[in-house]
Amino acid sequence: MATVAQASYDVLRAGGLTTIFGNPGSNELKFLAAMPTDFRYVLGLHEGAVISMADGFALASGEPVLVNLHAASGSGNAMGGLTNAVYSHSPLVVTAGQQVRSTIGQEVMLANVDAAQLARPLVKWSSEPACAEDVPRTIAQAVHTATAAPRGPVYVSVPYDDWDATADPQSVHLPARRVRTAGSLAPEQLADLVEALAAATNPAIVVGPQVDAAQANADAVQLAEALRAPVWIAPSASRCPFPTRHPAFRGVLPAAVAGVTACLAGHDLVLVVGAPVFRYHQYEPGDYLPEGTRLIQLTADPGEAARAPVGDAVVVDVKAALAQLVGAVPAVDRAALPPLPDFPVPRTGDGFVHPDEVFALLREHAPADAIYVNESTSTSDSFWSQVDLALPGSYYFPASGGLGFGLPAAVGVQLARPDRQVIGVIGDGSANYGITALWTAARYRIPVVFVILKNGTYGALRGFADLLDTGETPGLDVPGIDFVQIAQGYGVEARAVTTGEEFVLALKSALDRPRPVLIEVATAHLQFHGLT
Ligand SMILES: Cc1ncc(C[n+]2csc(CCOP(=O)(O)OP(=O)(O)O)c2C)c(N)n1
Ligand SMILES: [Mg+2]
Repeated sequence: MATVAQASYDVLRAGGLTTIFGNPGSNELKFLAAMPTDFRYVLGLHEGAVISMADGFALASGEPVLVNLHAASGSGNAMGGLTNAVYSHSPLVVTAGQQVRSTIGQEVMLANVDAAQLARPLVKWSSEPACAEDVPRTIAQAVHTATAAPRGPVYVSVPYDDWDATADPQSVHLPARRVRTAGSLAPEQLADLVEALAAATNPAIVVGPQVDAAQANADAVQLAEALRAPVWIAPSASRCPFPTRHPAFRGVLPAAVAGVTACLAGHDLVLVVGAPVFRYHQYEPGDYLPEGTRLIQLTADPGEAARAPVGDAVVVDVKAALAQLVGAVPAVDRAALPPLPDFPVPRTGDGFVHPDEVFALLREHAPADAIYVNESTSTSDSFWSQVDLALPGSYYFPASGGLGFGLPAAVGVQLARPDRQVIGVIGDGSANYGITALWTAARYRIPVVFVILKNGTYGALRGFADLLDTGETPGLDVPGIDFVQIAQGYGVEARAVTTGEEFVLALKSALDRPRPVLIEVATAHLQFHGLT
């Protein structure tokens, strides 16, 4: 007879969850000891790094991923990273070890009291099975819930005495079950949309992370070309859903009401695909849309549709909807969009490398299909002005603005995509929240190139202090951190550079190495554009 652990691993294998990101404790040992040899365990040294590595892996592979944390303590450490997974619709199946069932009520050491409640309201669904026999089915439910549209993280707590119990013989049905989602536009919905698009004199398209997640980037290009419409990326971009050198590309919308309204001025119809309306950040109240502009949102997430303050919405699979629209919109007699102007000339520094120059040099010297994981908060404008991102899955940024994603997520993305070079562009403030992932990169030889932009400050917060007129504010500078020594301490090769020439040499040598390398670049303090 199979044990609960064996039956659960059969469910996980069938769902493709054979990589486990974790940090163990006594409650998890029974589960881990039963791990079959076709599974791999990736150890992270802090749960904030564990969850973000898993998030990066799930986003880049498009598959659900298992996370194994230690009780409430480990879950708590992962909670900040979980906020990003929620908004990136990352299908993480987060499991936490629980104390022996009969002792939880006594609140013995490392009991996860009211465990299912702990991860709410962040996760889509949370559970502690009512008995050992129900553990494999609960894990199957967790996988199907995480991957059903809209995708998102789930949480399951399992008492550790459950794993050795005998599985319910009926558990054998679980691995073969498939749960699929269907959802394209109904004929009348398609007809309404086509009519609205055909009637518009100057439509615009706004694309969001769901387009990249569904690998519908080429469909979005086709629709833009058919409509001859300009395309923006929705505010607070966590992915890059549109090729940045396509003539239709207009950039990332600013994360403030007034800025969005200014960009969309003159468009009588705005079609938003695969994004919330909108993820604002800076509070600048005003009209949500220009006078006379109609907005229609297509999203796979009913929550995104329902909570938007303006516009109509259709809840639908965005790839299916885009393909349907491409096939149905009539030809328009508008002029084709002219090619984009050349990249702006990068600003340069004296005794440091300006971020413009870092991004321009990365564009010139890194592989064209490199994947960027970005957590450098004051340099966003600079980044988008210099990069050439053409392929799906080329860009990841923390989806809820919670720092500590970037450095570990770069490790997870590289693990999921060994065929493409991952470059983590991480600020000197942000790097500290997930720094222990350097050890995992070294330990498993995951060859990320980490580029630390060292400006000695929380640049984005300096910008916000100006915006909010808070004057001189305590706690905004982070001088004196030596990332070369920190990286070396974790087993990662590292060097510091202060000129563009040194950066190119360091980058070329890093790209040749089969191991992770960290390059600390002294950068200027740029103007604000980022997070609080
Ligand atoms: C977990 C978490 N803590 C704090 C913040 C607030 N915060 C937003 S941007 C930022 C500064 C990041 O600095 P750095 O990585 O050096 O980038 P820079 O702004 O200098 O480009 C901070 C602390 C946050 N977003 N998330
Ligand atoms: Mg900084």
